[in-house]
Amino acid sequence: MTKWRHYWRPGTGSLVTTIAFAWAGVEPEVVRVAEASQRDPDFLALNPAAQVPAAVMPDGTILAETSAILLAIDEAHPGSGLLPPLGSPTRATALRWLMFLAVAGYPAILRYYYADRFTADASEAGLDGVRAAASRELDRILAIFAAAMEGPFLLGEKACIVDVYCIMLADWHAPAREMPVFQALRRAIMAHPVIGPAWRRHEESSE
Ligand SMILES: N[C@@H](CCC(=O)N[C@@H](CS)C(=O)NCC(=O)O)C(=O)O
Repeated sequence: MTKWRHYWRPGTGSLVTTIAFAWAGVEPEVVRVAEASQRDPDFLALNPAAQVPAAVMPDGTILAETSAILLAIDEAHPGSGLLPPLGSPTRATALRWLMFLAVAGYPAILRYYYADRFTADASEAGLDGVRAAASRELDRILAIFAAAMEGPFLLGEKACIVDVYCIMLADWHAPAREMPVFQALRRAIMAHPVIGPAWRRHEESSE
């Protein structure tokens, strides 16, 4: 059978998609995309937004957008535990917070790390202003998420892929890395028999 293909690069949103594949027991063909190659015509044909992660499904369907890839993996492998079962109230809650992180959290990270794209004032002061506002917004978004967590995971005793997404964003935002709530969630996630090893493999691949 044709395999999934996963376009990834360490230190990016492809951390959570890498973990999702491992969690679902899928071994995709992997294509490591150097940052400098993301604007090559071959990659742009796949994802015109020039961003990773991207994926090709076994039937040839091209995917981008981290949350869309996570949902497609979960739907192709129901019961893998990435998300609660289809139709359950806990799934609706998980989707609410997945989308919250995707539309409010990830974009604030991008404003912080690609500040020049979000201002016409490319002076250091202009860029610092964008970063300061993005950082404040990340504080706010992550605090809202933390307040929604049942603990130790978002949905209580059972981890879902949204927990991984959250810690990925928190790791990219220095003040959140120091917050006990996210340190506890990170510890709980890393103790998971599949997530912990997959996360460590991804980190090692950037060395
Ligand atoms: N909306 C996209 C954002 C993906 C994204 O921004 N990826 C970053 C790496 S974390 C990237 O490829 N950036 C390169 C660029 O934007 O030029 C998603 O949710 O997957």
